[in-house]
Amino acid sequence: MTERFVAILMGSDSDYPVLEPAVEILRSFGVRFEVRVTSAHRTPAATVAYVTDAESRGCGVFICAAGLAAHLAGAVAANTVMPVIGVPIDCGPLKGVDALLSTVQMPGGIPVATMAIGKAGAKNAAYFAVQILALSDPDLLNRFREDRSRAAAAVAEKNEKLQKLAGCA
Ligand code: RP5
Repeated sequence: MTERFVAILMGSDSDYPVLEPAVEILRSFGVRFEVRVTSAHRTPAATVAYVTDAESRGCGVFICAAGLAAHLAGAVAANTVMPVIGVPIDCGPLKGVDALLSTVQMPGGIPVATMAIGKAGAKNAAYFAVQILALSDPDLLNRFREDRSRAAAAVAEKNEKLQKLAGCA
C-alpha cells in the first residue's frame, strides 16, 4: 500500500453521487483516501486550511470536483504543489459545460489536469491518481497493470457473447 493518500474534495454534498465510482476505484487499488465537502466560495478559508494540512500529512494527489462556475480545482491548485485533478460535475442548466470550461481553462502556471464531465471523469480521476502514485510504488503499478489486463479480458468476453448473439460465431 502506498504511503501517500488521495484527497477527494467536492464543492457540495450534492456532487457525491458522481464521485462514488472514484471512491470505489481507489478502494479497489488499496489506495488511502479522504473525502471532504469544501467549497472555494462558501468555505474558502477552510478549503485552504484543509489543503495545507493534507499536504503536510502526505496527500500526494488532490481530486477536486465541482459544478457550475467551478473554481475549486483552481483554488486548490493555487495552494499546493501536489498535482490537482479536476472533475467537472454535470449539473445545472448547462449540464457541466460551464464547469468543464471553468476547470480546464486555468491560466498558464497553475495546472489542473481536467477530466471528462461527470462520472466518466470521476472514474478517470481515480485511475489517473493511481497512475501518479504508482510512479513511486512498484506494487501499485503492478496492480494497475493487472487491472488493465482484466479490463481488456472483459472486452474480449463481451465480444465473444456478442458474436454468439448476432449468430456469426
Ligand atoms: C458547486 O455548486 C458544487 O460543486 C455543486 O456542483 C453546485 C451546486 O451545489 P449545491 O447548491 O447543490 O450545494 O459549488
